[in-house]
Amino acid sequence: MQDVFSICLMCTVRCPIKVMVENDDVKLIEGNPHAPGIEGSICPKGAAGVSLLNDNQRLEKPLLRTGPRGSGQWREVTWEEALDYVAEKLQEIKDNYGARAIALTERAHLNSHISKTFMRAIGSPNYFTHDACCKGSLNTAFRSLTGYTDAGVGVDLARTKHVILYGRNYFESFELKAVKQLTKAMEKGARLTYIDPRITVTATKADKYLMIRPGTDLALNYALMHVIIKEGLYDKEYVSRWVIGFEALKDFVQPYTPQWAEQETGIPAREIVSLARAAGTAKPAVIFHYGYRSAHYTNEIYVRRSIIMLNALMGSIEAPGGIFFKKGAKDAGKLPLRKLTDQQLPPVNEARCDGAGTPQLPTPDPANGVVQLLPKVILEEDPYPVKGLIVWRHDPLLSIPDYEYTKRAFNNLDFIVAIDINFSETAWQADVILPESIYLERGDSIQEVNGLKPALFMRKPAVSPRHDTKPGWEIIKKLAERLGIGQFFPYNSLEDLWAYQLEGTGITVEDFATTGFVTLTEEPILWERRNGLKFKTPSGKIEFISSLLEESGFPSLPVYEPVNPPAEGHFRLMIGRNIAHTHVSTQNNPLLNELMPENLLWINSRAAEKLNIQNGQTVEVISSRGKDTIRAFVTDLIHPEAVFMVHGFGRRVPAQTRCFSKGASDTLLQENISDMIGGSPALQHVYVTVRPVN
Ligand SMILES: Nc1nc2c(c(=O)[nH]1)N[C@H]1C(S)=C(S)[C@@H](COP(=O)(O)OP(=O)(O)OC[C@H]3O[C@@H](n4cnc5c(=O)[nH]c(N)nc54)[C@H](O)[C@@H]3O)O[C@H]1N2
Ligand SMILES: Nc1nc2c(c(=O)[nH]1)N[C@H]1C(S)=C(S)[C@@H](COP(=O)(O)OP(=O)(O)OC[C@H]3O[C@@H](n4cnc5c(=O)[nH]c(N)nc54)[C@H](O)[C@@H]3O)O[C@H]1N2
Ligand code: SF4
Ligand SMILES: [Mo]
Repeated sequence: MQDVFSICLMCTVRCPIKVMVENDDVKLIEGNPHAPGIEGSICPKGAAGVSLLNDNQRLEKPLLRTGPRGSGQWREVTWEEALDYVAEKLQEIKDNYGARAIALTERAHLNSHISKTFMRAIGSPNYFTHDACCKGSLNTAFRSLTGYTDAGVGVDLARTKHVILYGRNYFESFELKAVKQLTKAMEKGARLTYIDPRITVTATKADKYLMIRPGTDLALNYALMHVIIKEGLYDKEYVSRWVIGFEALKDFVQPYTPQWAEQETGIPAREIVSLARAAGTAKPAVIFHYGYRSAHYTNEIYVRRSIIMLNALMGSIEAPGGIFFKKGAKDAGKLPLRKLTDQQLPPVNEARCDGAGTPQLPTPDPANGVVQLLPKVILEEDPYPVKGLIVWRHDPLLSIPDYEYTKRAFNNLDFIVAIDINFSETAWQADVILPESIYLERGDSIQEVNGLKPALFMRKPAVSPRHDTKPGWEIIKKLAERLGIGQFFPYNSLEDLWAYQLEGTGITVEDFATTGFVTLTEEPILWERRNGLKFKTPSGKIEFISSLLEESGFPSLPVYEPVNPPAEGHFRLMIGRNIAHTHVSTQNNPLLNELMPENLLWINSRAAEKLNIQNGQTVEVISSRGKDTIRAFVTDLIHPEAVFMVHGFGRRVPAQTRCFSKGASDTLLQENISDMIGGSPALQHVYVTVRPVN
């Protein structure tokens, strides 16, 4: 038996793993026992990697579509034929409409520097990640306050005294290391406050659970600020040194009393006062958690800003036990890894088709784009035609709200190529499917893990590919060669790619051999709080009054707009994750499908009684965009204004027989409406009706 230290990819958290291999076969996967904070642990999805490896329904060969889109008629072809065809179609689009007519969407990954380079080299500005649909508004909120993206910030759960989670359902929407840190901190006496319209597993672990009316977190936060300022619970020294706009905030939150917020949120005024005081006592080792997914409502950027501002008031930004800026190789006095994007690449002068970073859409992050705007751009050919789509480790058809609309848009494309490991919904509509080897069969670019203790981790192939598949970095290079831009991909093997990244760092591949990673510092790096903080805003401070927002014509402190209760018989559709599945990736995994074969519709007991819906009964859920069927979970654990389902079910690809047509699809029911300042879709903007099916 041989141990291979690598990185999990059953979800995007990328936990360090130990893969136990015998005769080129994976026997067991555990957490990497050497990795700090992991100590050998793994989650159910991580353990199910073996089941993915042996899944007989994953992609095995390059496929060319032979029937109409979505008909499921494919011809198996060689890699040569597939890649020649893809290159020919992309060249055709470039010749007819210009390079900007080609867009690439991906779930940001370790090889993103390669896909970005590919897009730059072909001359298209239209590189998109999933980011907008996950946390784009959080990204913009952080940039507007600190100049950093959310990716540059972390939470010091290990040393905290009090964590306040706004629907950050850590124990189910899982992050292994964070959960272990949080659990340990709680064992040492840290408090957990959990705020959600739904009693989740995380709620059951909390010292205090507050059931909030859906969509009213901003009201709660304005009231918390009101109490914190009125009672002088904030860190005065920190605020006067580092915050711009405190006086404006003080005046602004004056009318937002706890009594007012009680009416809006349903949380008793005394609970709001008591939370503000508890946080004030724990400061600066307190975390108002800014969340992970922040694509709920149209005012999302302001909800996220208000949470980050609460941390600033507590002086917890860059305090032990608070939130911190992630440190990288440079902060540890080392050279960072080289990226392909560091090369001299041809400039791209065209504007992005979604308008991100232009006067039309000034605030969302152009580095990621606003992917949910792509369907409209395609259908309306506005501002210009987009005709070709490259999709890599992403399923935009399921991850952009309003399935039928996106599908209609994709049907208008001349060409779609999907690089995936499964028959995703997008792959099913594609012209060509290029099967990638799974993470256990391939290596990827070395990962820079920034944080208090920056480190480098390596994904190594544990076994040889089971089928005729290739790693994505090789696929892109081979396409680039066919398009005459091969010179920007100066590697011929995984070892070359690693050597390119490591050049000049003094670190070698051998340094990863015994543990799978290399730490760049022994001691955690925190900046000195009196004068050493390095905010990247124009003022060099935390901008409660934000230059990014104000210069774009948006308010920094918008007046609260009350959330109307749903119309009679309607419910807000809330969504989220579950411990057994990753977004839209694992529903057909043999093991995980057995663990959770379908999603259920959580509906409040009293609401269900009115509608004559019994627990376990099949119901129809209807929105303005579509309808789907699902079984009801009748419960007191959810706010009566909302129903809830786990994302990723109600699948429509017959070749995925295990998950085909099981449960309901949130994507099918959602409207494609966005927070146009933050950049996220408002996934929970949609209201539905529910009726029993006989
Ligand atoms: N309606 C709706 N939309 C959402 C959400 C929601 O809850 N509801 N959630 C949002 C959030 S938070 C996020 S992060 C995004 C996630 O959106 P996506 O990134 O689209 O979802 P994933 O399930 O992470 O993976 C997408 C695809 O990657 C493929 N894949 C997995 N591993 C590999 C690999 O090694 N190589 C390749 N080439 N492909 C691979 C999977 O088969 C799948 O088709 O969706 C967002 N959009
Ligand atoms: N098992 C598993 N773990 C994952 C993932 C996965 O796919 N599977 N994905 C990873 C990714 S990419 C992400 S983005 C994170 C997401 O991590 P979270 O943000 O923790 O995840 P969600 O499951 O989307 O949880 C949203 C919660 O918000 C609650 N909620 C809904 N409306 C409101 C509201 O108005 N106010 C408040 N306060 N709460 C509300 C919902 O009831 C739900 O419990 O999870 C990560 N971890
Ligand atoms: S949380 Fe689980 S599935 Fe995600 S990377 Fe870690 S072990 Fe893998
Ligand atoms: Mo996400």
